Amino acid sequence: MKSKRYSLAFILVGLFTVLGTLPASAQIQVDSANPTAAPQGTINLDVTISGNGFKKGAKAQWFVTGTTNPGGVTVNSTTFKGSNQLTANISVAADAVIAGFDILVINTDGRTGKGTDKFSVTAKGTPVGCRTSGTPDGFTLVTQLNPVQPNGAALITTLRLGNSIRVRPLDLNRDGVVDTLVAFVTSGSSSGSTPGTYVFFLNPATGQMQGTNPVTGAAWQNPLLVLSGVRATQAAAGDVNGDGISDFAMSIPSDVAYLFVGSVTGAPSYNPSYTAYQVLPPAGAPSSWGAGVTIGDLDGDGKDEIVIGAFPGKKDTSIPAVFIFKYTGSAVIYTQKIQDPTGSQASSFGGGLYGGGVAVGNIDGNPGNELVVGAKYANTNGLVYVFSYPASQSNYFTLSGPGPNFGEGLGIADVNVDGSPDLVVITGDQFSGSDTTARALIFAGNVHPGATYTNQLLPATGLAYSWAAPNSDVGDMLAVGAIAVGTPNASDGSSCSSIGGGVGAVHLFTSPFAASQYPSYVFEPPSLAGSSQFSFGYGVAVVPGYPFLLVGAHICKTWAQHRRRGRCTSTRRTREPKWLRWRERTWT
Ligand SMILES: [Ca+2]
Ligand SMILES: [Ca+2]
Ligand SMILES: [Ca+2]
Ligand SMILES: [Ca+2]
Repeated sequence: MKSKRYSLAFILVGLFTVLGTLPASAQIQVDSANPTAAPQGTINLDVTISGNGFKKGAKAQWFVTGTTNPGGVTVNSTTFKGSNQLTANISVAADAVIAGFDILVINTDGRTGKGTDKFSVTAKGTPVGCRTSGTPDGFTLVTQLNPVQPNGAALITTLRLGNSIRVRPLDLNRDGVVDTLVAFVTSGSSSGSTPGTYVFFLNPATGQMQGTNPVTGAAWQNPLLVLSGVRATQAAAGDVNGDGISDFAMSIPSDVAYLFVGSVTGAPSYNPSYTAYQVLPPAGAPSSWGAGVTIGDLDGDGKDEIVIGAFPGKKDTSIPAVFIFKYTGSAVIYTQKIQDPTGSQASSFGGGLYGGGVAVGNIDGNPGNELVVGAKYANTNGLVYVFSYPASQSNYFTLSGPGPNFGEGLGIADVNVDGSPDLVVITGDQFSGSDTTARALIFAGNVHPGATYTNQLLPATGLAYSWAAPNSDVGDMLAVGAIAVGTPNASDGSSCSSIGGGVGAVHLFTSPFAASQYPSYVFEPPSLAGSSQFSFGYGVAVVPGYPFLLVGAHICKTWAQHRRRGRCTSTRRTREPKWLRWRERTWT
């Protein structure tokens, strides 16, 4: 009995203490605001405040989160709608603080309630109700590589620059020191202006564009247009002639594939250039050419092969397959086909419409690289085929895993930094409403038949939509392994539904990885001002060995132009496709 009384008394004392510090605070609750954000310069916006305990005569106030600073938000009036709802009419000063805001509600009896961080003031030009979490702590935005010029036009006006990106270091004068980071960037819309394929040369220390050749200091072309007129949404990097200069490939499902072979002139100029070769389907190949693309050494001769996926089109009786090509020094020649071992005509073996389901690397620990191909099947989970070195049609084992699209995207890199390459498998229903199946699954090397995934990487809550459609990348950022997945059509909640194609996000996972975890970092656009479309994360790339993340975004038109003319289909008014790049700040 005694101890029970003591315990009860203690609770009562505790309760009084809390009430004494925050008088009457529990009486009013502020749950949410709608819209949740407004740009600088907004006048007379009605904001619905939902909560509990509101009374007639209640007044709302806005304060920069965690402060008593109104921050430039004026509440013109507060209208009582009921004990659960108020309408506040607010104006946001042109120079209001861009930040999260608390909403405080005060009843006439002096009782108050506060909703912490329930509203945001965004940059001028952002649609009302739309906000972005921007760049995560630990990273800073280095630069935008296709910036808006003083005349309001982008530097490069091809639509959708940054559809896919791969980056590799380059030692121009072969003295053992990396001089530049070569960023290969594809572009193009299904309609509109002429696409261009570019390489950008970036300073390995700062990530900034290099205005002059870093070896000679002479003027050079940067960015370099390496092909005009071809749209692509997939990219791969490798070295097809073993000269130490990275080469790139690109494709777009159901269309074309290209190889770009790099070379550098000798002393004294050290100028890089790229020669484009179209990779044509051999006779009898499935008609939807270019579903997947990768580059890797499949025969151990130090020169990478080019692998292209294809699936049959309408009235096409061929079987989905990957096709292996070699670069001879002057041409690209077809050498080998490996088709879906089940013979299914309907599988997406080698990459479906959103590509990416093919990779090359040594994941089984035995000498030589494996060819790894994902395949989605109707009414059953997908499979990942591992064709052991040297790749042949009959010598393979399969991996299985959860999700309807297991194998829709693949990557190979030593992401857990233990010295053995690991396989990363993208799975999930890319475009279903709930996206509860979206994952990136790590199969830690060495990968054996019957292996199960060792880590599952989950999308950030609410941002799973369009998971890895179409791009993800794996590699390392300095000393940590990294997996970056784009969700270009994702939006936080429904408040940004007016943004054509979604706001978009990039989910970055860095080692060490938990058995199951959410992203280490989530990137969203630095600003939502001035555009009707973002698709942030359509293209994404890590830079092996460097602390940079590159993100492609489809920025298009001004918001006013969007209202006048509809979505991003006009070529003339398109303003600023661009891509963005971050430098990790803390890992040095
Ligand atoms: Ca090369
Ligand atoms: Ca080879
Ligand atoms: Ca092997
Ligand atoms: Ca590993």
